[in-house]
Amino acid sequence: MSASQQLQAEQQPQAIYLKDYKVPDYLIAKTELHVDIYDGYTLVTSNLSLRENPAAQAASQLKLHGTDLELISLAIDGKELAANAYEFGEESLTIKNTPAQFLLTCVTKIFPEKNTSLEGLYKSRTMYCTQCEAEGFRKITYYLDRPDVMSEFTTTVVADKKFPVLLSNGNLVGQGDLDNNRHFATWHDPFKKPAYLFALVAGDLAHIEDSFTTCSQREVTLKIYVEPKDLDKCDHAMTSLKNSMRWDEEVYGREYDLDIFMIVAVDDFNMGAMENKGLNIFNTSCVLAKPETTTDVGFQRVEGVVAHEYFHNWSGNRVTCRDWFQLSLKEGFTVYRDSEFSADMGSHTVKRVEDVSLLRTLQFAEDAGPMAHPIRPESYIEISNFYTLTIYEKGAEIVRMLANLLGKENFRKGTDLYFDRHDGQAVTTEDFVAALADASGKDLTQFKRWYSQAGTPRLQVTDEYNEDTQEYSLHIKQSCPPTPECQQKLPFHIPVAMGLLGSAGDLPLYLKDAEPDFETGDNTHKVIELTQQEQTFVFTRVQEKPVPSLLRGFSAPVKLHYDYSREDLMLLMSRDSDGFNRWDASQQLALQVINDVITVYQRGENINAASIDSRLIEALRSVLQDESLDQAMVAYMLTLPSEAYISELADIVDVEAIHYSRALVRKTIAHELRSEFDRVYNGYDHQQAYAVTADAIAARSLKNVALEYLMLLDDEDIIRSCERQYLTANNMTDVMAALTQLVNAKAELAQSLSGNALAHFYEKWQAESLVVNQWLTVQATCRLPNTLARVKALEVHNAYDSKNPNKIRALVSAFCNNNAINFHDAEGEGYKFLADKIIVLNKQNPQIASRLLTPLTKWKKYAPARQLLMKTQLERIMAEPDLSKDVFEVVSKSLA
Ligand code: B3K
Ligand code: ZN
Repeated sequence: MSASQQLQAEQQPQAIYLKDYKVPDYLIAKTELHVDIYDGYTLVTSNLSLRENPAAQAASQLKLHGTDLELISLAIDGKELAANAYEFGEESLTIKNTPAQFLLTCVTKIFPEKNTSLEGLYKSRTMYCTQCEAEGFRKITYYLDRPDVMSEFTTTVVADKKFPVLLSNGNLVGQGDLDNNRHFATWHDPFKKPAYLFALVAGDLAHIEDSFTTCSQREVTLKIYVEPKDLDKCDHAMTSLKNSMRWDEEVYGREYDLDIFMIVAVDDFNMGAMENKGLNIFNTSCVLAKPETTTDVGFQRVEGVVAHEYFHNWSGNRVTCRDWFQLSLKEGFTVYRDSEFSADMGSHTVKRVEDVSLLRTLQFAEDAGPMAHPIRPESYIEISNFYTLTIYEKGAEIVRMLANLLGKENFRKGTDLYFDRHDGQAVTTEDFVAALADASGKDLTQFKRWYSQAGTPRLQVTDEYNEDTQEYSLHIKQSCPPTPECQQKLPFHIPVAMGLLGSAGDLPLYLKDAEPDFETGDNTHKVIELTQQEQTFVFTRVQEKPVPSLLRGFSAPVKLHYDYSREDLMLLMSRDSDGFNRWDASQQLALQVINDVITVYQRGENINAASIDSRLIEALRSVLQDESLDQAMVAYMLTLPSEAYISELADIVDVEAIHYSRALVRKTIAHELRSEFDRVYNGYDHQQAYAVTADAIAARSLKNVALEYLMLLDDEDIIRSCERQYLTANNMTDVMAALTQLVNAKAELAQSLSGNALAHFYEKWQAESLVVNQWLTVQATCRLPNTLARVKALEVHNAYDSKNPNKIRALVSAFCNNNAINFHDAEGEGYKFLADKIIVLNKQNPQIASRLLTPLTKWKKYAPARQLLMKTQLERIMAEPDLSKDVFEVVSKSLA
């Protein structure tokens, strides 16, 4: 290495390792904050009661975290410190010769109006708000900004009266007027918490109010604060909140603990929402909902996110993380909790299909890419990069497996023990698993490998049937591909839920050398536990050669390979007693058929309807005729595997082959099942009042899937019906479904109508930011040519705001992630466009910049020409001066 290279390497951001964890030198018993907000700047005075941590070695100096702070003054026990008593480091302040116990008073000046990172204290439209997780508190004042330092906070917020609402965590303990048209509010949070759960809001906000009586008969005030214009869109969030509170009492025995629970909606927010103690801050997109402006998916998202943040009050706040390597302790568990809640509010099978679709496309892709990491990572450069699908969604799958392995009763005993044992503590995933093991007596030693080994395990299953002995054997071999930090994996403990299907349905299961299991009532369902690299399970008294139904309910986050014939899949689709596997069989069958077409396409031959196996059509026809099926499941079974899922499964992604083959299969289905789709579409009562019940959502989704297929037929009558739906629908789900079809239809008539509809839509909804976002997305995801030019034009439209994360997600991210055929433009224009955005955002908002990088990180999955184009853009970003840690980490790992 040359000297200059060495210097460069030293200046590069450094990784932080789990193995280096040390307990903090000091603890902060109490934190008193005084936050004085002025136009253009804010003064923060903190009083910290510090004492040496008895569990640490005597330190005699105190190193505090701090980023972008202007230090005004620093005093110990009221005595101002001389400048040589402390030292600034990079993002830190070290005070020398500190006593064992003292009061530190620190005044800092910060500039929320200039804070475009949306981390720390910042201004969103008319209000001031905070986002501190993971390490944003250090942008407010010098502090021990780590989750294992838990403190009792008292916060006084002071501002001009043009900000009438002043909020912070806990209970309101004082308020009053001050000189110069200013006022204050003081909040006290009796629960010790880490700084990442701190929050503050000041603004001119309206609110709705309700109350909840807890299981021990305490009254809790519930308030949702929004900008006055949004007051009509809070009811669904309030209902969801009350349902969540009840559910957590009933299912986990968890009661809410403060007198008040508040939600504030802000429009500029890097993610969905934040679980600050007693004062959740939400992205408007995850709180506001009403039928005229919000789709069914939007309603469900509000319900899910409200529940998720509320559930964090126990899984995250009362029991928190020791360090950020433990992030999945709270996130995986809480996603599992919110997913079960949503399932209980709607349908378990439908929710499972939705969760698994997300996991199998995006999380599996992450686990196979350069950013792959175990759910408890060993190292990171920037923790913000680890709020991933792996930590959240795979983390939830690991908890789900634990819940299923233990069974309902033992799992509840385990979570009770976990909450009891660790209330008020900052703990590790080891502690979580230990509580479950202790309460249930189950040995989870091998299971813990799921926490430390990355990558998606693969199960290769073969079988044989012996007619003479009536024995059926399943051989299962597990393996796991190497990931950046681990080449060799030890076998996982994998629960495989299964059944065997005979010609007349489920067969009884007699596993050799094991007691029959009558838990499911009829002994037709079993969970076999894999613990070795290779295992064989023999079933006796099997009277005919069965078709195995494996991994029912997606019992483990793995890729299962079994050589199903198309007849097998058709049997599973129509007969499996497991609804999830019926859906999965439909996807496997469709995949096989799409892959046939892809093969023809790649041979350079013409693809046409003749390349399509009619068995898929017949299977889907039966699905459409099956009255016993939930309509939501019919809709999902009719929906072909997404391009993203097909790409994830491919070794090399052939963008065009996937796109055109899938499109051809869709069009053929539309032609062949036209009368069935007509029947569904025309049989739907378009005049009915809107409801957000599971049944109503299901009926709408099936009807709109029918419309989607019918619109592939380029039929004038259908195009007119679609326009009618757009113009007359009484809810946004149906409006957007129709608009999406008009925008994507090739027919000249549809194109001209879509032009009118888009203009009309904007005219009507321009004042509703969240609706405008949907308008941006429908255009950004248009699969027709020239979409990039349209996206670029929209960037300079009034509808767009390049600083608002929701707008960036609606336009740029939607184009790059959900429009493969246009983003992967053969000349690389899409890649260049994305890199341009990332370079700007790197300075403005590093978290958003880093998140946007995802599609480029997948470059190794493409053919050489595209690889080169993608890599060139990554290198271009890498060469930028002043790369944020966020962007540096993702780009450097992608290029490594
Ligand atoms: N805990 C927050 C996520 C914070 C992300 C910080 N970059 C939201 C949630 O998972 O509930
Ligand atoms: Zn969370």
